[in-house]
Amino acid sequence: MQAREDFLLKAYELGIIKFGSFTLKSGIESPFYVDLRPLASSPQLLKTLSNNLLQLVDNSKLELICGVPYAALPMATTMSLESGIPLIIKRKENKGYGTKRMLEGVFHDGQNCLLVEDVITSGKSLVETIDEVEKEGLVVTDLVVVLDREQGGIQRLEEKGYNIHTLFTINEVIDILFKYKRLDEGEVKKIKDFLSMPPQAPSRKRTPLQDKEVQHPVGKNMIDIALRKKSNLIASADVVSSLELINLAKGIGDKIVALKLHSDIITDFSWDLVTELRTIAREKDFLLFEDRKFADIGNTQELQFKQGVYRFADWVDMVTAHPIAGEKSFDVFEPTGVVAIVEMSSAGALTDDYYVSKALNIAQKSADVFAVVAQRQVPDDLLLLTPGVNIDKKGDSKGQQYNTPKKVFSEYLTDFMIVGRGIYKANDPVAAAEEYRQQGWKAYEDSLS
Ligand code: 5IU
Repeated sequence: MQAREDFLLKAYELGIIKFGSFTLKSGIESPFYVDLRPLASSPQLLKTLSNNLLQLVDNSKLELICGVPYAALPMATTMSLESGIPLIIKRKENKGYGTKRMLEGVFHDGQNCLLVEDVITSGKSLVETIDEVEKEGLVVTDLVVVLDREQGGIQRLEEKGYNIHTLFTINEVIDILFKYKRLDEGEVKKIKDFLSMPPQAPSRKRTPLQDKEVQHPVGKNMIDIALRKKSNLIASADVVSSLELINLAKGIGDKIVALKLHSDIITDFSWDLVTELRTIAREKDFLLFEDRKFADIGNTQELQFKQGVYRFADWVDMVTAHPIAGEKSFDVFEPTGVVAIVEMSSAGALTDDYYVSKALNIAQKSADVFAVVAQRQVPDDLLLLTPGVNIDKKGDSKGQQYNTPKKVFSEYLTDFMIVGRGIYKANDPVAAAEEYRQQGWKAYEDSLS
């Protein structure tokens, strides 16, 4: 007991826990802040801590040790040195080149790996980490954690069948610091009140379509059409002949907000087709959306957009483009609306968190971009379009991954869903489009409350 208290007081002097008012990543105001990284500044404390963590588990079955970056990395390294159990390193992000591994080091399938974490709160991020480690073929049975913030994390992991061993709980830390007069009664009360009733993160609510602050005329038009038709459906018409395309457009035109095209897959593309599509779009009140996915420097994109066989600039309302070539590459599409692709739906897409945040940044800065394609919630000043939606299927054999309309509207707060094969491959595409329109609009309305 004395040794634990002694350790904690020394760690406290290093500054691993601070009291005051701190805004956490979740947006919650917390009266204390824990950061175990300074521990590495005292080799002696780090060693003591690592040995204490090792004593929490039965070492005999462990074959590898892995720390969750960054605070736990020095702890895991020390535990490896002290125990002789090999260390592996987990990346925070896939480095994007060379090997695709998330784990570095020597290991093989089926080895038991102990995970080391500094602090557990809700346990959500630890579950994700376990997932990533297990995907690499390793077995996770045990986890050691220095501090439990007592916000449900332990239960979450135990429910999933993991053995989780913690050194301290936050209440115990507070009690020890109070006992040794590092905290006064008022501070303890504030912290204990916070711990017994942790405030909910400010939940991000959906802004109804009519209240969206979208400036671009094409974006405004999309919203108006959606409200007129009670539809948030964009049909992806990935058919390869003019006849099929025209029939589809005529059949489902009054149920959709936009018809998404890949003009380069139409075998008999012609200007007659364009003229006819324009007429149907006007009659049935939908937009023409070319999913060209431009991904070149501005000058080349401009040529691809305005010249060549398709001359998109002359007839489409909106186009997709990758932000990969930077913000200025978007300038060439005006006045056509640009939908920036920030995240793709297919398995193994390189659009990881880092890419998505940089891409969103570029999309927000460009006046020509009014919407993005993504598989997650995005800032409110952009419309969110989500493909990979299917009521019956989970995916295809070529990497596509599907969600239900309910999931994209309630979880990602998507504004418009994009449906391809769910409609054009259906026995009755018109009935399927109506089914998707109804499900999509209901899911949107449900997500407003
Ligand atoms: N599409 C995706 N995922 C993406 C992007 C575009 O599926 O991340 I960016 C396109 C591809 C296809 C349509 O044209 O959306 C989806 O068709 P299916 O519903 O048939 O899978």
